[in-house]
Amino acid sequence: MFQLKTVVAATLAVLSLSAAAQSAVTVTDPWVRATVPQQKATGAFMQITAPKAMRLVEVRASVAGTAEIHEMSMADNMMRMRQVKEIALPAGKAVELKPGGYHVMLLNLKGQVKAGDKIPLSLVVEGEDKHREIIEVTAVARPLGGAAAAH
Ligand SMILES: [Cu+2]
Repeated sequence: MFQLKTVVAATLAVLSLSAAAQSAVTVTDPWVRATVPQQKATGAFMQITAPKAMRLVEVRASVAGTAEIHEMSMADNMMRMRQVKEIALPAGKAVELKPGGYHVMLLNLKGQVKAGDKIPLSLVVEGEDKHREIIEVTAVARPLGGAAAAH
């Protein structure tokens, strides 16, 4: 009986290890659009791949007073932006946050974001089991580009 318990404990340890490995969310190419002086808002973009069905529920950014999750879409021939509560991250499928689509909106910026600046972001993701994880990423600021810059 004692031996059986040991085996069970060892098996559980292996299971929880593999569960931890599976929960690694990958974030590739995170970047923030650089700003001009006095500009109070900008966008952050990246690709997020979750190993299992999850949701991006919150973003925190020390450079901004507030960070919101936004979606941009075409309605009546106008680009419109709205805040969304979350972004679904389907298992194993990269979800792209990009200009013109989903993005993280950084509001009430505490200073100018200059090209090359490294901007730390914390992404809060939640699994179907309601378990939350925080993923720390460093986004690099890219120069303003053309008319889309003002968002
Ligand atoms: Cu926005």
